[in-house]
Amino acid sequence: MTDTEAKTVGRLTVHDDTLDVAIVGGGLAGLYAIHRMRGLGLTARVYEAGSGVGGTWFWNRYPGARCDIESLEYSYAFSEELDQEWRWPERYATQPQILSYINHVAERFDLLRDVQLNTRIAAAEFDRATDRWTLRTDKGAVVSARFCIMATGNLSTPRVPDFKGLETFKGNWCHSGMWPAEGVDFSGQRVGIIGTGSSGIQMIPLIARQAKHLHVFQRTPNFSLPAQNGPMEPDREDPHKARYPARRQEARMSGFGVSGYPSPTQSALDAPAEERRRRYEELWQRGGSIGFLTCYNDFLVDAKANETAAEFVREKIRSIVRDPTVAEMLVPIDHPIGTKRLCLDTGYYETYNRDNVLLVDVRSAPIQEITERGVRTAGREYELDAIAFATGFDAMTGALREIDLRVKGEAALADVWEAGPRTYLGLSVAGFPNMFLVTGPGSPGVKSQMILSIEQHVDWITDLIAYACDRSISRIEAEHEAQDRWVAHVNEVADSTLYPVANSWYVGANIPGKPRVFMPYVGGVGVYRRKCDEVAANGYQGFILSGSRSLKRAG
Ligand code: N01
Repeated sequence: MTDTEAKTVGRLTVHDDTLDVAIVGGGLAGLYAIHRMRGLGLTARVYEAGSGVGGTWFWNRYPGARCDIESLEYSYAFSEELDQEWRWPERYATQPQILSYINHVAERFDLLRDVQLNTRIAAAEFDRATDRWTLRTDKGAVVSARFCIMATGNLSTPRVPDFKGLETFKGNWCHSGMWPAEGVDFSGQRVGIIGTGSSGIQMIPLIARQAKHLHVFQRTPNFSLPAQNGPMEPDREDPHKARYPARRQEARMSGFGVSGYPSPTQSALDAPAEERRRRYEELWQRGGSIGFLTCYNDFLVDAKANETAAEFVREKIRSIVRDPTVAEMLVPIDHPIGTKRLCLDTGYYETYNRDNVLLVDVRSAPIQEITERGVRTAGREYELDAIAFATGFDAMTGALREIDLRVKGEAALADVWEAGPRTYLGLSVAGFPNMFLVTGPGSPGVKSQMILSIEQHVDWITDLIAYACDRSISRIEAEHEAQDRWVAHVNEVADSTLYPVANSWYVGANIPGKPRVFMPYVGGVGVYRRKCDEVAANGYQGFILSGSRSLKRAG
């Protein structure tokens, strides 16, 4: 039972909660965490800043928002019944379809009664005298919990660049990651979109069709592959569902957390040029990004091998875009293909053949300011009625650094991570006891099918909390040495690949001043899972388990 006491702060009635587990964030991770904590017989509550659950899929409501992993893979795997009953209407689900799925899961498993919406956690402090966290909400409420699960997401801190003059702009503006719930009607408008990452590439074709005129402000061209989306056909769905448990298991032990893509054994450089071309063409026609990423074993580790695929995609861009000057502007040349998140699109490059679309290179002539009339670059002023920022996020660390997270009397996490995040397994931070991260930096989270990683992390955390409860352990803390070894391993694996070469959000390159550290673990989800299981099997090697203020599990 949650011990809840109401009090009045100013004109607001707030509640002080005493819980076993406080969960920060009501997206896919936070919801699954409630389900598992309840299963242990513990009291748990999610604190969610939004007015609804869904996290990423609640906020990213821009036109064209859609998952780039196939729907049959991008879903929870914990319930075979749910897997079998849920019908995905398209090969790649749209944002509204995914949000409706998340709400269905929340209702079906009765999760909402333990979700407190419209509540942002502003601070959290651990007291070594009591082995408890005290969390403070933006409404002034106080929550006491033995454990804290940070399900705060990796792409949940939208970032509008610090453009001079934005406040003077007379038109409307919005960011992909905090899109107005009621939508935006661009009909008859002169629209500017800044940013050509996954979000920009998804919204550009749709907004181009609605707007009177669209200016795309591109700093860096990105590789994008066709999704080849379409309605979910029975010949895709039926065989998949017939083997769902086996496919889920295959995904768990794979590289990217998606089934159907066995680890490649051949080098791109060993394949004859004609055969390689045929392979890339087949993958292009099939649609999706994982096929490319797993087609040859040196795709992401050897620059020459990578270049064979990069050049194939560049030729495709040149063949689609009619104006050769525009085509060359769209051709990515500054990073190996796949080292930034590979985008998936529907009609992206074709959009530049429209008369009402103009591509503006803001690398050679950077945006100097936003004026009351539009965007001014080094060369000219573009008059606009609306601006859509698809400029990304303070990824992976932004949401955690925004919370004043600390052990009483010690440095805040934001300061501890000043030179970049350091974690043990991406699940725990040395010096921050009883706090767990879901898909944190140092884990394969963002380089995987996120829901699969979320389930693996939450399951692992659940087992650890159960282990502690059963042994009257009240404090779980990663050892600094174990963390150092893990960080070194994460770096060593990253440095053996081409990933760190790219100026991606994986290295924080999109945030001026952010330390350049490659944050995800790219050893693959199967390898990582084995490592986590080994740590557990060895009595949670690398963790100091102490204290004796036991938690009683009900049931
Ligand atoms: O953000 P991004 P995103 N002036 O950081 C540009 C996931 N996601 O929201 O490359 C001008 O990738 C910036 O330029 P540059 C997915 O994991 C998934 O698109 O830094 N331009 C870049 O073009 C994805 O990777 C899905 O030179 C500026 C863009 O803004 C991640 O979210 C859909 C600028 C930002 O691209 C983030 O994607 C959407 C400036 N000052 C998102 N500052 C799917 O599942 C930044 N830019 C399909």
